[in-house]
Amino acid sequence: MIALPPEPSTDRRVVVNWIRRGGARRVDVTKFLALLSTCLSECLTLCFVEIGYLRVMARYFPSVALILLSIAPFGFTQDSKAPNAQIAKGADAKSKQLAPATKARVVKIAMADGMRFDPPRIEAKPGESLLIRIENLDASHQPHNFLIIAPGQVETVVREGLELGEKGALSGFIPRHPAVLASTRKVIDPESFFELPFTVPPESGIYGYVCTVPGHGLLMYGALYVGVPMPPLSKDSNIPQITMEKGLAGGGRRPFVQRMFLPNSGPAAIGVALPGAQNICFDAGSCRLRYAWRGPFFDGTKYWQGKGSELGELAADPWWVSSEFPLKMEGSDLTRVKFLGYNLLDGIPEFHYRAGEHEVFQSVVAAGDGVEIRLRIPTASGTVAYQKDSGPYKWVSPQGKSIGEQILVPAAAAARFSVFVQPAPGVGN
Ligand SMILES: [Cu+2]
Repeated sequence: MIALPPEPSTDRRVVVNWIRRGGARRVDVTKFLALLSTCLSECLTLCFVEIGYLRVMARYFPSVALILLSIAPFGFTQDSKAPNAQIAKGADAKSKQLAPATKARVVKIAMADGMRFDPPRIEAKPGESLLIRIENLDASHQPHNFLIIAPGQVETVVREGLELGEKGALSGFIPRHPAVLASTRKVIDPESFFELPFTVPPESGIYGYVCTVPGHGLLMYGALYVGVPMPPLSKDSNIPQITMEKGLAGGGRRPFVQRMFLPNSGPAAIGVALPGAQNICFDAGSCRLRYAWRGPFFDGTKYWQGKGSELGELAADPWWVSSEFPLKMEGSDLTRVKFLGYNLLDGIPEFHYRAGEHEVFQSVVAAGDGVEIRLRIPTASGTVAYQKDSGPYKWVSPQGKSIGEQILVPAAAAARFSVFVQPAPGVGN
């Protein structure tokens, strides 16, 4: 805590010099109001007792005006945030003095667990005034810093930060580099925040933000979109993949099941993120798999933001698309289907439905480049035919025989069998 200056009423020059040195900016507004009232009362007393009113005003007005001007830019605007400032132990009071006089848009960014910024990207207009409130909520209690970087320069700045070596600790691991447009100027301790005023440059582009604490920069960065449209989160290559996945349904967890409207499916679609980076869409309306895609899951942001009719956005195009209900059985009609629910087996859903007179249990697991479709038809009474989708796929069934466009599974083996589908060799990656 900075001490108050010497008794201000004894000599107005002390007060004025102290304010000029910036001392006034480091104490709270209550103390300032006390100081101000002392000065004003001194003025008034002199005014009536000592000399004539006009003479005193001529002599003291410049000092009073200077005091008022010193307080105006920070005191009254920041005072409303005083309770927060007390909660946050490490908030840098000095940052507040730089808050733009114009009304800045407040943007909140958290330093979150797993070395990431949340949100991983923000949008701003060219020339816009922002007040970026950066809060360290990392449950692993690590300090982080925050730098805003000119387009395309994040890696350079991260490298410069590493080259600071041991000296880096003195400057919060923040290198001096022309591409650093703004920074916290120090690390932000756990459970603390920092308010960074930032005027967005007039040039449109994708600016970066990054933490340059050694070892953090390769993972802990985000993108500031200025006058440039944001791509869907799941397809944004300007943010780390792990951070992007955190923003997707399931937050990167696998296995994970999510009911959602998905493209090219009926309204009863269920997305499943499988262990091993495969994802499937099961359509509970028609009781069949619709497609599979590799990599991150899907972005349900638009759906969750209240536009309930929006579709989830797949993070990648499907490598396999199924065109019809695939099961037929000798002597039975399986075309009428009814979804009965699903059970989770180690987190992976086993869908349960009725097809004609038979109950079918179906789950999918990742297998090599493709997936294994596991089927159980306990009451199978005739040869089961699984219709292969035409396309660049490779089909195999250990229990069945591939004949033409079908895999034939004898009734005795249909109580439990698997069909593997993979991209044909040379297709996909
Ligand atoms: Cu960090």
